[in-house]
Amino acid sequence: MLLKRLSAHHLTEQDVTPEAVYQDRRLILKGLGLGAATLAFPTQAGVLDLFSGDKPAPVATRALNIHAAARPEGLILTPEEKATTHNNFYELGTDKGDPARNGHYLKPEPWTLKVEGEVAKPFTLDVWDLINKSTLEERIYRLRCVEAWSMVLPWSGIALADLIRRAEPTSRAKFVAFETLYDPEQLPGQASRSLGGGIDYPYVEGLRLDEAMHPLSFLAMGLYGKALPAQNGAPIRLVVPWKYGFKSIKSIVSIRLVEEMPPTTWNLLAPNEYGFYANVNPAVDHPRWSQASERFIGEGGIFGAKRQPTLPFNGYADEVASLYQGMDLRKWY
Ligand SMILES: Nc1nc2c(c(=O)[nH]1)N[C@H]1C(S)=C(S)[C@@H](COP(=O)(O)O)O[C@H]1N2
Ligand SMILES: [Mo]
Repeated sequence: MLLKRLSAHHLTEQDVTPEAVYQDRRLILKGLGLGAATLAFPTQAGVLDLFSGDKPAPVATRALNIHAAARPEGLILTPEEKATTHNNFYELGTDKGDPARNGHYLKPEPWTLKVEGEVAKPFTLDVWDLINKSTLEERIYRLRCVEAWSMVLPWSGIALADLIRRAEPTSRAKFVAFETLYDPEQLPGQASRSLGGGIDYPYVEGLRLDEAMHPLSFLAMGLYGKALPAQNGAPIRLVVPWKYGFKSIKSIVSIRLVEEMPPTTWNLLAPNEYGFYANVNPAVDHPRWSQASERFIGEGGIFGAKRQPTLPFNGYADEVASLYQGMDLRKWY
């Protein structure tokens, strides 16, 4: 795993079938009295059980005032303890369990978020003031990581467009640039190549202005009706459900309206593997693995979790495909 951390590449095949899964499979197969020869079967079946031992306790964060969403039919929520212990937040460590373990370093309160750049009315938002004074909207979204695993998560927050509109973008604003907090005391991976993967921090992301203004683009301050745990991007993070998970930047301190397409962290690291757009697309494979299907992280009994087809735009094509009319999505991956 150390090699992965020190390389410029996001992922290895090991991430697509995480080490933890192999470990668990070995234990489970041992328990069933099956030998190593049977390993080939669960690997292909996409069987997933991240927790063979004691389940971790749910994360204690405060309950929020939310307007709950109806539970959609046909979508199964990922269990809270999996959503909060299987994370990508490299500033808190590159292994899936690191962000939950190291989350105590991050102090999400107080927190200010700036909306600035090409706007008539830049402002600084007191995030906890917003959380405490609002009824947040709940949205149940699919999350598809570029590593070919997926979850279904109940976020609470506000539409990104609401915040951007308040700042009154000028006619020069064409893109939106986002930045994660830079503070190695709170995000120790920023000061340690071995913990943080050798990325140039702060983590940065971006959207075209019309993508940012789309009603599905969301700023989440809660998960499962409670304030975001550190590992999920406390206290405020972006959620763009039709794009690969790395676009959904965590623990943001700045939203800047800009004229030019802004740099984005994974594109800077490996431009041939991660584009600016990063729309979920089962027809365009990652150079090192297929994107046609994904492992859904659900209840995850040994025969429960399954590999399922990945949907164009992660299932949101009806809402967002028109944003990309006339674009060659192989070129603009
Ligand atoms: N600042 C920051 N934001 C980040 C990441 C990161 O490493 N640092 N990882 C991204 C990736 S790859 C994914 S899949 C999602 C995971 O969000 P979750 O842990 O809440 O499921 O966060 C994204 N946002
Ligand atoms: Mo991801």
